[in-house]
Amino acid sequence: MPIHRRELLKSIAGAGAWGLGAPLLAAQETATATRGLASPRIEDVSVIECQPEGARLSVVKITTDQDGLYGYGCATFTQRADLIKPAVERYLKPFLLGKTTDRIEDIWQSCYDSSYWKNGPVLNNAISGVDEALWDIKGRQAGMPVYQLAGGKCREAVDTYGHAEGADFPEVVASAKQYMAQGFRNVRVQVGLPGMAGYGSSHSGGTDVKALHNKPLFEPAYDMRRSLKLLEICRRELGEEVGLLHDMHERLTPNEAVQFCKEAEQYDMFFLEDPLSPEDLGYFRQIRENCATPIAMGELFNNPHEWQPLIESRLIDYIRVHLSQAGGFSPSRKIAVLAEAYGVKTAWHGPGDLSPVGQAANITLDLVSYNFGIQEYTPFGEPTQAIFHGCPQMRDGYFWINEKPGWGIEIDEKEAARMPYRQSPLNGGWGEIRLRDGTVIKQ
Ligand code: GCO
Ligand code: MG
Repeated sequence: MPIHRRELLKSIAGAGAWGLGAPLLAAQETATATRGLASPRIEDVSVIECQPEGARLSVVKITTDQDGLYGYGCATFTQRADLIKPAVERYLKPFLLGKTTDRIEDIWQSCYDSSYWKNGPVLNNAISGVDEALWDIKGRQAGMPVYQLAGGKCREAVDTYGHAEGADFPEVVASAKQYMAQGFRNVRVQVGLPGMAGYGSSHSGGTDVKALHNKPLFEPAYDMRRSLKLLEICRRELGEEVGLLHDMHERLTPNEAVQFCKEAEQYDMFFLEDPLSPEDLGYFRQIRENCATPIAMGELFNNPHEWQPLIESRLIDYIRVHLSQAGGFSPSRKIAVLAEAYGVKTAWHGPGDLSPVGQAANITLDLVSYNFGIQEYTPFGEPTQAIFHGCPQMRDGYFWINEKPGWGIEIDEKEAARMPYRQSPLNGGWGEIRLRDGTVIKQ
């Protein structure tokens, strides 16, 4: 006589009462128990907020019902940092309490769907915090770093680039040479614009350029000419071996961006980054049709409809998503696999507004992805290391992952509480930048 499925599950679980979803959970528990791994349940989900240096960092902590088993995930969105905690604690936490930590993909998909409207930066960061915390937990359970769970290393360590910058050309060259002396094989070069708010150089600014307003000022055509001059000088002064990168930060008009990429071809770049804004993706084809300068794009992407067409049409060379903005380690791993099939390499965003947990997730993907390209490097200062123990180590321009289980990072929550978000007029949000005539521009 056939056994009824419900009866079967009941006997597997040995449970008398049936709550909603209980049969499946019970069967799953038994399955993991037979593999010798107990199935932990989520007991708490919280957000650790801190500002050890310039950026407000948000990290999700998931604790389980198993003694000492917990995990951390990066959910940093510094310009809207206050919104992460409620997104996690008021919406995802009640949804997750009591669920098993075993099913990372299932949890990702159900969290993603639970807001109905999706793919925005706040909600994606909230999900990323949960997703990466679950990977951390799984690694800790297995006693392995996450890169082992994702298949193991394709390379020993991760090649990076440092940020060289200065007020004028000689300063940038000197800054690049300092990186090269430390062993870096690749440098990003950015020069200040006198009197203007350029991107990437702390030396930009000043007030001596006349404008019809008193806000920070920027003129794209000037930036374009000065940055091209910088590339010419850097290639000449720094030699033929160094990889040169430059972040255009979507500051130019689409036509200027095409011109810039075309002119830069002669300087043999490692890549040019963000020549266009996500609103102007349609112009990437024009860049491709005009030159072979390698293009990196994607730190502003939140939505699969932004990266999929660029990768599938082979319009970029490096996909440069910010992992937590795309929803964390799980979806970004799929982006890496998609990109590999189209010959596109990875260059995950690694700026200052990323927690060491987020950088560990980047480096993990760098290690396991055959199509790894390069990793952006921003140093972790002492205050950050006082909170985050076990940060990835930099040696000779290579990032080395911590070999401890999970992401290998422990957070000193007392230290974090000593460095809370600081008050500021815009609460971490960005101000505006305007053309001479007062038109606001993307920054
Ligand atoms: C980079 C980025 C950053 C961003 C920053 C925004 O390539 O490193 O462009 O510097 O501007 O992450 O918060
Ligand atoms: Mg950038």
